[in-house]
Amino acid sequence: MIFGNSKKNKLDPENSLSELPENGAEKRDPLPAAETSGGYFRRLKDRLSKTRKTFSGGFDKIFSHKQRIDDDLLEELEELLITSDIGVQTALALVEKITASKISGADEIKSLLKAEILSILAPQTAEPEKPLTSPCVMMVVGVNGTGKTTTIGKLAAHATRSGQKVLIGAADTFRAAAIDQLMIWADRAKADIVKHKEMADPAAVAFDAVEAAKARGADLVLIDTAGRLHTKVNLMEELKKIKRAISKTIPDAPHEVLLILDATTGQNALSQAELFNDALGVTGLALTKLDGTAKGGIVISICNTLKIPLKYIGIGEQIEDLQKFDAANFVDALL
Ligand SMILES: Nc1nc2c(ncn2[C@@H]2O[C@H](COP(=O)(O)OP(=O)(O)O)[C@@H](O)[C@H]2O)c(=O)[nH]1
Ligand SMILES: [Mg+2]
Repeated sequence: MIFGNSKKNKLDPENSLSELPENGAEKRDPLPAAETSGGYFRRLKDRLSKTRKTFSGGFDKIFSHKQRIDDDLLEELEELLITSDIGVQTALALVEKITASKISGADEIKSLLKAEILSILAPQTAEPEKPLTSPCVMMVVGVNGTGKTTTIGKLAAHATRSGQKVLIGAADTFRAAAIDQLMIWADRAKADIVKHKEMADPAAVAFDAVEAAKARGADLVLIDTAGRLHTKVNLMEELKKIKRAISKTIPDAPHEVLLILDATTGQNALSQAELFNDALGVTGLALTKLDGTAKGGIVISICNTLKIPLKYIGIGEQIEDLQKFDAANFVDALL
């Protein structure tokens, strides 16, 4: 039985998954409670170790041979911030704040830097109340290889484990392998899947998936899409068509257009976001592969530049390697 896992499971406390409260709004979120448990934070810190090494390690190194702030030190700090992909403007602004503060101790500067970074990130974490709709439809978009299918698998697994009925629509029909990969994730996540044959019309798949979700009383629908190069206009046209097909079956759907960005592509992610947002109206971001880069400062760049909330971060290839983005935890893991 496909929806056989709708009962709550007892979960390992070390796991980043959490049990859901019974009430409504939270039920619509595939990754409901932002976990603050030790295991969750340890995992984040561990997976961000490459960035942490650059950031925190670089910071300590600068201060290890200097007791006082001077122009050289500020320059080194600026360089450190820029190389972590934080963005030139943001790096300059942060150094300016430090200069203006007239504080000089390494610990105080670190605290100030953390507070300033948090003030850039924090407004991004406030989420407006979502109206209750059933099913909630999430269309997942992004360039090839950014981690769309993997993120869908992780979201589906979290949601089914917390008691939601999940249905996945295989609207990336360009390669048979893409559908196979999604089937493996759906199976692992104990989610239902709606698929057509390879090369089928993706909009028709999306339409059928949402119709099936309505008929079966699913809570959450995740629509996978193709991600050939975003510079090709036809991909955007195709995605728009998928979006229209979804809203034909539920007028206010998709409730979320989630853009997946790959942290290892650096500043390139920003231009991808602009293109997808112009075409589709992106409502949320997921940043994957933060475990694979020393330039995790891209998170700060993204939050500062794009006015789209960063909702999830990917920190590995396993199911538990998707976390709800939490600005305070992130800053603590960084510095
Ligand atoms: N290290 C790491 N790898 C990831 C993460 N997310 C996805 N991947 C890998 O990135 C590759 C492409 O992912 P996939 O979901 O197929 O991308 P898609 O083309 O956008 O659907 C796969 O090998 C995934 O395992 C992540 O957060 N960390
Ligand atoms: Mg894919």
